[in-house]
Amino acid sequence: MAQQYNAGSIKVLEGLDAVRMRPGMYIGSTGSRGLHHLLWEIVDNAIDEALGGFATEVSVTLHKDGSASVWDNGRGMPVDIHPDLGIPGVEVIFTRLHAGGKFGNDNYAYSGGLHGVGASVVNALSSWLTVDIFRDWTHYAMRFECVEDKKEKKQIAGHPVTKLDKVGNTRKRGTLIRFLPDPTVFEETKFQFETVRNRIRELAYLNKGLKIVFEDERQDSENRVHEYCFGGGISDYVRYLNRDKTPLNPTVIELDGKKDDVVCAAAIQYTDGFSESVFSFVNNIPTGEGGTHEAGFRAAWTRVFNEYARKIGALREKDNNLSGEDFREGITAVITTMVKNPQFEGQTKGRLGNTEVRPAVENIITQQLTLFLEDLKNQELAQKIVEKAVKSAKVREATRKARDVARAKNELEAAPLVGKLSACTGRKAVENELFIVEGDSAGGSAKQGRDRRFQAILPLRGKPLNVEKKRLDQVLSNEEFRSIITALGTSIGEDFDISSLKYHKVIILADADQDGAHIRAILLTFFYRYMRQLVADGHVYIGMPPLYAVKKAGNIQYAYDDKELKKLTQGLRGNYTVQRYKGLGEMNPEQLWETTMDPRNRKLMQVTIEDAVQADSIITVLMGDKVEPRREYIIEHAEFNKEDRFEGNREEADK
Ligand code: TSJ
Repeated sequence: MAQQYNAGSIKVLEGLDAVRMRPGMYIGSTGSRGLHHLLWEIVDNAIDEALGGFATEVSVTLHKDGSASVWDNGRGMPVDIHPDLGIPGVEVIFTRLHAGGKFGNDNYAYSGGLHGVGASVVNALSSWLTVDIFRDWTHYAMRFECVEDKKEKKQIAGHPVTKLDKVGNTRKRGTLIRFLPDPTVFEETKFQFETVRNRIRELAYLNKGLKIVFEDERQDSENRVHEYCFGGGISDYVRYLNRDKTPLNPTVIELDGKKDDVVCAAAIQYTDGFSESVFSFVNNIPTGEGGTHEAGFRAAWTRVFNEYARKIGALREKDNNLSGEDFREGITAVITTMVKNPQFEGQTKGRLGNTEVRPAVENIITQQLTLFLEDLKNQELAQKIVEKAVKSAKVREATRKARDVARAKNELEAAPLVGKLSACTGRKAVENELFIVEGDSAGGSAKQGRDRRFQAILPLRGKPLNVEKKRLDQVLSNEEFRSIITALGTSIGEDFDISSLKYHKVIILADADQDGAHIRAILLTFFYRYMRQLVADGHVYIGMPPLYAVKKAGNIQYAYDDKELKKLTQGLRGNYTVQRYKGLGEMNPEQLWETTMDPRNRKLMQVTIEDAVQADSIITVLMGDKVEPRREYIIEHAEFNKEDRFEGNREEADK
């Protein structure tokens, strides 16, 4: 029978108060991201059990009541009594912050480390949480709730409201956790289908052969269950990433090995395109900003291929080595590394810092790639890669010359090139903002409406060049892109230098329609490919003009989405009119300033590397050779996920 714990046990729980007091410290935010963080925390534990070789299957279910559950068929969490605390192991895990010892990292060789905040944090931020353990032929169950302490008049989070009960006998093995995020903690409590599915699919690719079943009980029956299991692991992932591109060769190169404590696997396939897509992970966590593991991979790749190029005579003794970029033109690669005590650095914690990892990965890849290139059956592919790199080097050289000419020309006639730019008067880059505005007419309004002390305007005429399938020299010769590059002052590609950035906020202002979405995607792809650090460091924003103006007796109020409109009009009595803005051009300079540019009222969404990756993929589909995926793609993906990332939430990042 369920039994209420006595007051004496409450003391054990005090640690969870700290989490309630400052949730952001533990899960980053209390918006949509933080909410999903809870789920990933629990999922990571189940995946760890599979990584340890104890479980073969994991499931994640989103329930109609807003709760989520995660299950694995592993050993079942420990149920024995903790020697010092005198309570069951599970209870320690869910009620003690950073519960060490039995549940410390020594149980698993490799563990997230970034998430690693522990199941107790999830418990602390949930209205309730249940644990079902199937172990030793016994089904155990325990329940925690956020309860009211009447005497102290405060909430006690994560309080055990049952003992670890023996429910009955079972032949199953495993652990099942279900929890309801506390709506008094989170501004957003709805798990996003796409977000959850994408990450689960990614985890299935990263953990070869692991079966993960994702069930969203809120969806219609045909869309409810998604099962992922990839026998080819990251090689399947690369094939998936290249699904709309044309591979140079059907082979996906697979390299893997272990050196010291570092385990590394890489899958690589070349396409006929020119861009470089390297996706890396450390302990299953994406490292969008790269790091020492990527550096090791690149160093090995360049060195081994240069040696090979010499061996087959594509490079002569007198020739210089080809550059790393040349060997990565058109590459799609997924690199996953398992590291003990990973250190994540950078503004978004997306870069691996451990110095010991670089030589280890370099060693593994060098050895494995050398073996691959010695194999007779791989000669044809290897030759194609070298030929592609040689071609790339030639173009690069031609580009360099063209660029030198362009630079010299630029210095002479810098004015005409940035002629369209309406610069600001202030000289502090940190405070300055560049608005890249769709269309000359909106550009004109922005120019008149802005605060010229810190806001500069660059209008774009029509659509900028498609970045897909364009070499650097073609991108450079496009006037729209050149004026952006010149205005920002950073140069691009290898020459990119963030310290020369003239505007610390770069704000894309386009209409809220299909064309606007297209222009946003092209610009993000451009930034992602040629100025990645600009995105990674959080300098790129999307301006969000209002969708509606509500007028009443000469008074105007604005709504940025349907939800806001409803809220606004509900509060109004008497006659009012609603105007739906179709484009920026419909606003006069004062309105544009007031709604979209004035830092006191406007909404800006900060662009993340993930957005840019998504934009890149949209552009690939839009501009690629393959026609059929296009239509659906535009319809499904042309809108960005807007939650959780408004300017105010991230101002810290600027300082
Ligand atoms: F922690 C948790 F609640 F987040 C969680 C843990 C959530 C889920 C869905 C699964 C798990 C979990 C933990 N699955 N499997 C385990 N395994 C252990 O905790 C375990 C089992 C046996 C032994 C042993 O030494 O016998 C050791 C451990 C760490």
